[in-house]
Amino acid sequence: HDQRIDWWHKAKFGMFIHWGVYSQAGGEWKGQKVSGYAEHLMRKEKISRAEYLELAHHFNPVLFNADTWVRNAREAGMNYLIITSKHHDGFAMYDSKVSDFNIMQQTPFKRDPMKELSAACKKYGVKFGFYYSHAFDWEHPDAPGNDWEYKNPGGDLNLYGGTNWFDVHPELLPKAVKYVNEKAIPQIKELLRNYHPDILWFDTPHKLPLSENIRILEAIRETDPNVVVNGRLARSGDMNFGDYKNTADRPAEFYPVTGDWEAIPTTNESYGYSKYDDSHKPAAFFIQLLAKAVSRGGNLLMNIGPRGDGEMDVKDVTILKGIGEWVAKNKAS
Ligand code: JFZ
Repeated sequence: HDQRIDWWHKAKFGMFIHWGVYSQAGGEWKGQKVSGYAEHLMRKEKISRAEYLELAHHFNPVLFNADTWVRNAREAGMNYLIITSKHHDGFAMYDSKVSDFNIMQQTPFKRDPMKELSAACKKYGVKFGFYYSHAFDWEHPDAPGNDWEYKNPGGDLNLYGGTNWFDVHPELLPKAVKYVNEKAIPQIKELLRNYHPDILWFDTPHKLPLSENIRILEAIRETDPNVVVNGRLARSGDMNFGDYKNTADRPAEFYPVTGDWEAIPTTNESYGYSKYDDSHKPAAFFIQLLAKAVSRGGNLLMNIGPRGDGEMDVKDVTILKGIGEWVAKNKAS
């Protein structure tokens, strides 16, 4: 394997964080519970760009403290941290000059939490990186995904040919290419140049044709040949163009794979914070998953969903503390 993945091999255990404007809603819209992944709020409720911005205008996580978050990860025995710089909602949680759909310009918070987390990770010796939704973007008028406001392909599987929309309707492809050129690639370059992350974590590659994903990968390698790239940027059948493979999401689907791999269980059933989801598993569950992953040659990237006010959910903190106690007790001296 490539040298650039060496630190990732040694790291074994990391923190995955889904945090964005959707965390403010916390799995609720207009007084009603939103089922499933709370971070899919915009798509599930068919929220327009303008209405989603209203939610952003109320996103003010004044209790956010990067030092506390990273210390919580460190004390749980975690060696890397990956956070949503932009999820499918298209909202940049960092100071982006490429798109004004970002935390600096649209929220009263006016701080760059990605900058603060990057600094805190450096302080605690934790490797740092970004989740970036490259293929699925509900805000951009040309991107795959938004079929309620823009009538774009890649969202509802009963529309535009479903998963293979670009094969069934090749005439729709130039719009997606425009989005990749105008937003995805420039924002990824912005993240690489301004934050120097150790790892980039991509998702839902099937929303774009492989050719577009490869083009994105080339732009990444050109900008920073050392950044680690996960297995959901570009893949086709058994072919994986990233540095390692990811398993399916749910702990129930946790299975061993050959080669370098990473599992991404979340503490409850949602990645983003949901005030309705109390299905958190105990610390012992994740300790067992960690042991199982490591003994099978994989990594465990455990997800938590911090609240819209900037604090970690106390249910997540309890799990982290429990894992930390076990890690401290069993550390080789
Ligand atoms: C995706 C996202 O849609 C979700 O919001 C979250 O970020 C998660 C980590 O990734 O959801 C997926 C992606 C892949 C599978 C399931 C859910 N899968 O391969 O089973």
